[in-house]
Amino acid sequence: MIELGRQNDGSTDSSAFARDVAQGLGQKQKTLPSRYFYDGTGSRLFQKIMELPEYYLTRSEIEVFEQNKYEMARQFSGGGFFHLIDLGAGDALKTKILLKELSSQQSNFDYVPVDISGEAMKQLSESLQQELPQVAVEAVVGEYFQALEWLQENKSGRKVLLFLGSNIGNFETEESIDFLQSIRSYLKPGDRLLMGVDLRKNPDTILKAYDDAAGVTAAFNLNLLHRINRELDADFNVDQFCHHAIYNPLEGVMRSFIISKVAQDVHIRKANVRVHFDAWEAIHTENSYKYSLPQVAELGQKCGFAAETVFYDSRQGFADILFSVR
Ligand code: AVJ
Repeated sequence: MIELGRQNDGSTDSSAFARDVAQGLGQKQKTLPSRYFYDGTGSRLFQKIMELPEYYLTRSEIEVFEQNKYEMARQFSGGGFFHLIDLGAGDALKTKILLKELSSQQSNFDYVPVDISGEAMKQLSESLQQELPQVAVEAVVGEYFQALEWLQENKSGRKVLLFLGSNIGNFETEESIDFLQSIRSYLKPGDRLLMGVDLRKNPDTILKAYDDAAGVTAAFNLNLLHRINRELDADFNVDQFCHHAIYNPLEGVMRSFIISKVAQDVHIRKANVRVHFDAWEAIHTENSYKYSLPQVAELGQKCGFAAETVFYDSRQGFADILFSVR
């Protein structure tokens, strides 16, 4: 396993976390970056989210893979050896469907899962060793851009990049363009990108997926405050905050917030800041954009990709789009 962005002494880069937290909570409209959800506890909570009856995204994408694995594997393999790179792999539940199919088609590839959670990558490496020992695996722990740079240096063959699970939805529109353009700059003609997006649908369905009855999503969101307490020696009283999620059908975006139920002050020692919250003041913690298919095709087009094949689930609520490099 390769761990990027570590200090020489082996500790994680908590100064970047401290800086981002201080910066986000120092703004007039407070924000915290959603990539910090995924510490050990956050990754476990996200696993539970994926099993919730309301969170349809994962099940829909699994269906896309189950129904189209033969065709996907066939399209990837034409062209000889390739690196299968999985950005934000997590537990790789969907990718494993593809790995099994690629193996049975005797495809020549290696698998490079990339994730911000070291714990998730350790578990994934172990489970792949058990379930698919014939597949060559090298897991990378780090943020997307660090990982892309590492890949540039270390994985120079043909690439098939996976960006699944509607992870693109976390980006604001301009950020997603920046992100896809920089991905494009690491790819060459013949390389591919398979991107999973959650499609626009009944707002009630979307809303419930981010505000589940059992409160798992609330716990996932609020874990960010627990994480700041743990890692940055802060004194958030988490009971004095609550989860709130709304869907904007004009923009097609789910936004999640942490809301302070009372006026209060919090001291974040390792970030060297004191933060005041008014009663009912919000911290914006996440965007989850929902796309229409023409939007996705246009986004790809703008960033140097051409949509080749669109794979759907049976309800056409989720799509995985296979792009080639233009
Ligand atoms: C992992 C970013 C795709 O936005 O649906 C789930 C994260 N947040 N419930 C999403 C998430 C709240 C998820 N992504």
